[in-house]
Amino acid sequence: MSAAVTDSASLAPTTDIASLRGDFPALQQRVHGHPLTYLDSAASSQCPQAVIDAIGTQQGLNHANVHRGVHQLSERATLAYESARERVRDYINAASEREIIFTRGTTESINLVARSFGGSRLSAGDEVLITWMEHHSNIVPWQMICERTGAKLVPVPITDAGELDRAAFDRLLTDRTKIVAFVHVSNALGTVNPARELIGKAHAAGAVVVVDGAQAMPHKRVDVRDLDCDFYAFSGHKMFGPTGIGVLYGKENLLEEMPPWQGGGEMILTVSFDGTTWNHLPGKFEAGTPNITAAVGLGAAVDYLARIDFAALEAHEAALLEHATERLGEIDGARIVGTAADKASVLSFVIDGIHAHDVGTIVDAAGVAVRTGHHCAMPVMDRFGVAATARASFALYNNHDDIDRLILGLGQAVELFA
Ligand code: C6P
Repeated sequence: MSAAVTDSASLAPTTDIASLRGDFPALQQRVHGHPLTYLDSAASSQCPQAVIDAIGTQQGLNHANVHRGVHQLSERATLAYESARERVRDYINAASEREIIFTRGTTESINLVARSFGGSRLSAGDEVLITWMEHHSNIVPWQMICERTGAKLVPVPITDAGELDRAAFDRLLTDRTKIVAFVHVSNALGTVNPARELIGKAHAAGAVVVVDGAQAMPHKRVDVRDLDCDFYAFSGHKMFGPTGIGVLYGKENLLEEMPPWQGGGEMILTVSFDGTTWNHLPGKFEAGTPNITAAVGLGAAVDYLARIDFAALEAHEAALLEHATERLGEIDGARIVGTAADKASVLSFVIDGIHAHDVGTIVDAAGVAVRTGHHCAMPVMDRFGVAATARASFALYNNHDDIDRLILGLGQAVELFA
C-alpha cells in the first residue's frame, strides 16, 4: 500500500497519485499473457486493498443483521453499517445522516426519487427537464413516472462538442418545470456539466434538482451543500467500492415529505391491520435487510478517497486525458466523440471501418480492457450518428504506459482491418 494513504499519523492528503496504483491488487495481474491495462473504470473501478480488507472483516467476523439483534455480532454489524453512513455523510458534507439513503446504486437512487418524489408531486401539465446526454437510468425512470402522472419529459439538446446547449436549457426551463435531472459527468462523452450554475437556475425557476453523480464521484470532491442540489445519486462500484451499494443524498425536508417507495421490514415504526406508520429517516427508504457488507466496503472506499488530494488527482487525470487525446491522433481514422472544454478522463472514440466491438476484442487480446457499445446512453449515440463507441476511461491508478499500450493495441486493430 502507498505509505501516504495508509500512514494514519499523517493527516496531509496524499499528492503522490502515481504511488496509489500499488494499492490495487487486481492491477498486478496478467491477462492473455500481458500485464492488465484496465481502462474501464467508468463501468466499474477496481478496489484498493483497504476496501477488500474491510469487506473481508465484515463478512468474516461481523456478519449479522443490522438494527435487529441485541447480541454482539448484530451490534457490531449495526455499528459498522451506521459508521459507513456517517463517513459518507461527512465525505459529501451532507447536513445529517438522515439525508444518506443506502440503495443498490445510482439506478435505484434515481428510481426512488422518480417514484416517490415524482409520483407524489407531478401531474398533467408539469414538466421534467433532463438532457440528451443522460444515462438510461436518468431517462427511463422519468419516462415511467411521466407516463403515470401525465407530466411531460423534456430533453435539453447538446452541441456537437457534447456540451449542454445552455441557451436551450434557459429556454426550456419554465414555470412548468417541476424537476430538473441532469448528469454531473457524462459516462459516454466525459462532459462535465456546470452543476452549480444549472442548480441555481433551476431553483430560481422553482424546480427541484436531481443530480446523477455516478461518474463524478471518482474524479471530483463533491460537496452537496456547496452544490445546493436537492438530490444526488451515486454508486459504490465506480468510486473504488464494491457493487450492490449506492447512495441517494436528499435534503431532509424533501425526504421527510416523501412517501416510502417500498414496503417491508425496517421502513416501519408500527404495523397493524388498521394501518402502518413509517420509520424515521433514513430507515423509511431502506426496506428489508440492506447490503451491509457492501456499505462497509463503501465506507472504506470513502476513507480511501478522503485521504487523497483532489487537486493533485484532477491534475493527474487531466494529464492522462491529454496524453490519450494526443496519441489517439496517431491512429488512422480515429475520431473522438465528446470534445467538451470541461471533460473528465473519459475518451469515447470510433475508428473508421472497424466496429467498436472489434476494437474492444482486439485490444483485449493485448490485455487492454476498454468498454464498447452504447454505454446505456442511446440518445447520445443517435445524436452523434454512431451505433457504438469504444471508451477508455481513466482512474487515479492509471498511467501513461496504460495509454501507450492502448494505442499499440489500436494500431494493431487498424493494421488487421486495413
Ligand atoms: N454507467 C458505464 O459503463 P449503476 O449501474 O446503477 O451503478 O449506475 C448507473 C449509471 C448512472 N449514471 C451514469 C452517468 C452512469 O455512468 C451509470 C453507469 C456504466 O458507463 C454502466 S452502463
